[in-house]
Amino acid sequence: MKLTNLLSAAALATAVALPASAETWDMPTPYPDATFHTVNIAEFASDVSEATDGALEITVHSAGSLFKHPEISKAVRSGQVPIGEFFLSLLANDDAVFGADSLPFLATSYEDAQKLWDAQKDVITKLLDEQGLMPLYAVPWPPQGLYTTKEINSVEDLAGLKFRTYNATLEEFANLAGAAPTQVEVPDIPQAFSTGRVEAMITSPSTGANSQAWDFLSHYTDIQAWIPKNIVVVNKRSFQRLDEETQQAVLDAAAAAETRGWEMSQKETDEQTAVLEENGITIVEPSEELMTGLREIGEQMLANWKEEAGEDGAALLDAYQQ
Ligand code: PCA
Repeated sequence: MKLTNLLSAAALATAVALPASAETWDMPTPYPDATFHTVNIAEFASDVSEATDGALEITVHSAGSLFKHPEISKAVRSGQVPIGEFFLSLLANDDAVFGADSLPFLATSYEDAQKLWDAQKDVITKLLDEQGLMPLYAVPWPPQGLYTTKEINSVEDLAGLKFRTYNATLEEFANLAGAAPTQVEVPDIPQAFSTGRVEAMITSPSTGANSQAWDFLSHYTDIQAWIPKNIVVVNKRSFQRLDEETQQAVLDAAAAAETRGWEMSQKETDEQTAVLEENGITIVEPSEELMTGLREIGEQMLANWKEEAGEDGAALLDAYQQ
């Protein structure tokens, strides 16, 4: 028997003989507690705790309280924390391929969003692996709509608006629409609007309702432009240090969280749109002229993305369009 085998046999014997010592994982997440993604993560954490009899406890640090959103992926990569959640397409800064689910009008129904996720999984797993990360699960936001302080009938109506963005893709969109982009994290949305830093945004009914958009906006145009996802990842070494049973418990809880999260997201779409309406926001069906203009921007962005995303991007699109 090789020494390493002997050692792992010894480690196994100890693990079997002694009650597993409890481990706590700190988990930074970007969004507030009331966000359905965060609710889902709390349930994921409690599933892991239950399945492992408390051997692995996950402590959720929501709303960017432990690490700011742009730092979360790096914190997991470096092992500062073993697990974290972030907006998947933020990683487009590392590789454009990560941005596929934020491209306007590529996937606008949940069915297509599921197909897109299936097409993304392999390449995303490969790229994350190169960073020492492993994906656990991903959950989409409801379709993205347009929030403004006036009726918007064409892309020209967006010109010059101070536009809240959440990633590079949306920044590109705002620029192509002639608006003025400013990056603002979700917990800072109400303040950014009330102080006049921004005056329009594209996001889900969930984030609009959770941010009480009726305090500072009047119109929601239901353009259903894309269905972007959050992803939960683990540091590979942290994961490998868990015993096999605990690893399996994490994977099982993750699979359940993915299924539950997609269902929650679909339910949210109508429920939170209704909340917007009940609170006085005018829900607008987009005009043909607006949609035509937005689709042109989408085509331009897809062409740019294809160039940047190279072979991996082409393979992903192929898999999606099969
Ligand atoms: N809410 C998040 C990401 C997409 C969404 O619907 C945000 O606005 O930042």
